[in-house]
Amino acid sequence: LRLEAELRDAFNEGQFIPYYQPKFELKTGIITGFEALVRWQHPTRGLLKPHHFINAIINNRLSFELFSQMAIQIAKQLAIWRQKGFCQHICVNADAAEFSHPDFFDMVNRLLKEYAISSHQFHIEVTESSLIQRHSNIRQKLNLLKELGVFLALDDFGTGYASLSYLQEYPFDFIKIDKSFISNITTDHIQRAIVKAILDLATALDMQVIAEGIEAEEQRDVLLDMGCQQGQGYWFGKPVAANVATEMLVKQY
Ligand code: G
Ligand code: G
Ligand code: NA
Ligand code: MN
Repeated sequence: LRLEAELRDAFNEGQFIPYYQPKFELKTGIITGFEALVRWQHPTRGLLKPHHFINAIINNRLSFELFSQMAIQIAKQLAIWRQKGFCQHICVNADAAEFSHPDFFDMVNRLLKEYAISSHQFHIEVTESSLIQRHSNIRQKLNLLKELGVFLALDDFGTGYASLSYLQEYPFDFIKIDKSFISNITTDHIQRAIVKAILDLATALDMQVIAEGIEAEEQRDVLLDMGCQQGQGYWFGKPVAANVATEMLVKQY
């Protein structure tokens, strides 16, 4: 009960903020965009990562509220960057419970208009595990977002029970290879074979691949050799506050 009250205060006082992890072109190190990852700026406990509070948010049916607050801050950030001449995209995480909210589509549509965001700069990333719950009308909602021009990424690819069927059922533009397939890629030929198969599949389906969890230059090199073009991970950059992300972009331009 105390946590529930704390969550309410957190929403009212804007304590949930996005951190931004860069995605980069493996060959050049150019930043292509950022994944937004929520942090709770807790008044007494400091900056909290999602595992401390995400279940409480879901259990209290505050998922859509979280998505709204993240999406607003992201839209504002995109508008600020546009004024500086930066055209990177930002990708926000959403689970199926957030999509199922009746106001989801209208809210996204309104935000894109209000902040004059070009829709290809606004990406939504959905985890495989959340698709399993088969909330009603997910396909229809994803198709509506596609009609707006929003890009969709399938997160944690390969870890779910039905990875391939999601590619068939839903209109994803990006596949994010889960970090568990990258961790031993320099030494493990089985991991390499799996990643190669995903890359071939993506090419055939006209989808782009982002490798997650790149922690070393050697992993980047192996992935680049295999034809992977984009990645994300601690080697290139950890999630950072908005002002630090802006500094990274300033250096690049
Ligand atoms: O850096 P990290 O600890 O931020 O993220 C942990 C997990 O929390 C990731 O699996 C990510 O998908 C999830 N996550 C991060 N931000 C959000 C968010 O805004 N909404 C939802 N639903 N999940 C998020
Ligand atoms: O589920 P999702 O892929 O959104 O989760 C992203 C999570 O992975 C976040 O917690 C983020 O901080 C973390 N992460 C990002 N890059 C790396 C990395 O290179 N190594 C590890 N171990 N975790 C990473
Ligand atoms: Na994610
Ligand atoms: Mn991810």
